[in-house]
Amino acid sequence: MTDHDTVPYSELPDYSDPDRLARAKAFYEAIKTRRTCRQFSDAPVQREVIEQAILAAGSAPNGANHQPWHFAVISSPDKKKAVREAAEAEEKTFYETKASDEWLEALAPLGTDEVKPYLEIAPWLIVIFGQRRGGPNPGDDKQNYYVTESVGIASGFLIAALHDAGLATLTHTPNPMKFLNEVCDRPPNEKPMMIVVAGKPADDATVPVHALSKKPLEAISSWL
Ligand code: IYR
Repeated sequence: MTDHDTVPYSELPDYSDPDRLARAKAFYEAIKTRRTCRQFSDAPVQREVIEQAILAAGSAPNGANHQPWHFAVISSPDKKKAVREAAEAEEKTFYETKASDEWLEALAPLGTDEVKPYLEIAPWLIVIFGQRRGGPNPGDDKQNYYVTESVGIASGFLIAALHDAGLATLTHTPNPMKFLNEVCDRPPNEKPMMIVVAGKPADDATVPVHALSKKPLEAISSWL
């Protein structure tokens, strides 16, 4: 096999124009119901659903197909407690001293603070690490490329897959989050990039009204 062997492009369904538009609309209708959740139920969610969502995330486009990511999946109460305690300590400094007034003002409509009980309540915490080095095959030690972009896209796939399975998610980015290397037993050259909290929403979960407003097409696109 040469470096650039190819196979035919996978067959995509040849939808009629009306079907294609109907599908595009249906996808939008489905994805726009996603809401960041900050009150989770402790109801269990089967591991296989999380596995499938991670497989979906792992299919994301990425730099040189090095797939520069690792998903550390936490469900043990001890580990969840460790994440919550460290995250709350970081967040306390953030809210009390580090965050600018402008930042706090931007967060006010969300009603967030340093108290993060959901990190212990939700059944799954998926910690996503970006790998600065790696390569296309397990055990490789090569330079990776576009790690931030790749992990960002994969995280989007993960969240979309979990949403499609009827699960609520929260993208949580404690700052700094180096403590996650230790909790998850990952090497120092891996950078924790976010925690995706996944599970069922609590019966009394709410979302801030602020989060409902999305920019219209004219505001987020230009057509040249
Ligand atoms: N990481 C903090 C603060 C926070 C920052 C942004 I930007 C948000 O969109 C939400 C929260 C926290 O989790 O509370």
